[in-house]
Amino acid sequence: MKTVLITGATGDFGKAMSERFAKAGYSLILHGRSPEKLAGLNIKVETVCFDLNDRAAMEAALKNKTIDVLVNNAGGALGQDKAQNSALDDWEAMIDMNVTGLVRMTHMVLGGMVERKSGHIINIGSTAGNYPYPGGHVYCASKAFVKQFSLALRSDLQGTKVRVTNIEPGMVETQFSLVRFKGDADKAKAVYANTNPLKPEDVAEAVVWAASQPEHVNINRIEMMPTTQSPGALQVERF
Ligand code: 8X3
Repeated sequence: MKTVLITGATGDFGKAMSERFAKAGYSLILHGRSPEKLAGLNIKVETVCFDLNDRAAMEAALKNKTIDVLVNNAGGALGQDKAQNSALDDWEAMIDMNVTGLVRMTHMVLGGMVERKSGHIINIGSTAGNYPYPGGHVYCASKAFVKQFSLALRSDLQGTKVRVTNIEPGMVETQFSLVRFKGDADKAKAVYANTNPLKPEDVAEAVVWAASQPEHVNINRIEMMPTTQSPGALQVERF
């Protein structure tokens, strides 16, 4: 039985992926930052609790684990003000979550995967890594990093049989906007109002599909959006 480790598993994506991977017969290790949230998960599996910023805690929790599939799901956005009006703390926190945490987790499992000549790293990127938008600044940049890191890993992992996939969802109705807008429920609700966004289950389906391909198939990237979302025009300043 293959073991999948999902980071940030107490969020909406994490929960949907856990259920979908369990249904596909995987053994689960679910990571979260909050012991209470991990304890509240409606699924009986192994859990690991640490802050992705705490390297020693991460190493202690994972050192004896054999991970077949790592889903780097933890991350998020903070704020959507213009760059010049944004808080530096929010920028640094996004880099910590979306970039530093992800590369640390990847580094931790990579050696074992290469040694075993087997493994799959699935990163949760975003359409924000492909299409910039106003107020996206560091969030967009962090997801562009995730995309390019995923592709560059593939280059280095040539000949090792270790696979890498970047999943790039657009609008998905989750707690993402509530976190981005720091608990402003009206602002968060407005993002998903009068449209038909993706659901966490849609993303989970893509992740598990990518993980379930035969060994000789590597899905490099999956970019997905709701049918009701599409790229917009570039801005033009007029005088
Ligand atoms: C979330 C998608 O468009 O809100 O990663 O940045 S978006």
